[in-house]
This record gives sequence, structure tokens and C-alpha cells, in this order.
Amino acid sequence: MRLLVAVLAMAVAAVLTYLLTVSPYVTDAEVIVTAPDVGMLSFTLVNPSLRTVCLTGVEVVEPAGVKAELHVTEIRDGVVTMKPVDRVCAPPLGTVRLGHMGYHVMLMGPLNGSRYTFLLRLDSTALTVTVGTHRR
Ligand SMILES: [Cu+2]
Repeated sequence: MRLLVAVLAMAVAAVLTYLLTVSPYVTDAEVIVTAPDVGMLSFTLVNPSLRTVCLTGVEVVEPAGVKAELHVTEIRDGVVTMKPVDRVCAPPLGTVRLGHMGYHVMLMGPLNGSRYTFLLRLDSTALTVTVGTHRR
């Protein structure tokens, strides 16, 4: 009986350790170019951990000369506007989608590359994401 309790306690500790330390990741990332020098990085931030994970910044590693900003789209008096935000957070065991409406990563600069590499800054880590382009 004591052995069973000890084994169960170890299993619970292992699961909790996993859930507290497992790293966030990105799925369905794409760059959408809407004008020669305006576009957006769209993706889902998946947070498999028990803590809230926040995206606090995005840097464009390549191509050079492209700037990225975290934005939120709002509709005020029937007019669609965008404004910069400090962070975008994914809840514990949840996801947050950055896309056309709501939160998004705005890209400004010469968007004529076919491959883009981004550094996503999270609370205590950073993720490198490489994606191709979809022109619309
Ligand atoms: Cu924007």
C-alpha cells in the first residue's frame, strides 16, 4: 500500500512538473502580404502549460528592413481601427490566435521575400518561426 501511494505521488509530481515546464509553441503560421509594404504574420500560439504565457514582442530576423508590431483591431463607431498592444496572452492549457481581426502582428517594410524568419519574445523564452508567403 505504501509503495502504491509512493508510486502515485511520483506520477502526480511528474505530470505537474511536465505541465509547469512544457514550452509554448506556434502552429498555422503564415505571412499575408496585403500591399507592397504592408502585411501580417498570422499564427496560433499554443500554451500547453499551467501558467499564462504572453507574447511581448516580435522581431523580424529576415528579411532585413521589415518592422513588426503587435496590434489589436477594434471597431469603434463602425470604423475599423488598429492600435499597438504591449502583450498578447494565451491562457493556461489554451491558445490565442493572431490573425486578421483581433490581435495580429503587423509587418511594415519591403515584403518581397519568399521566406520570413521571426523571433517571438515570450515571458521568459523566445521562439524562432520561419514561414513562406501567401500573396492576396
Ligand atoms: Cu495592424
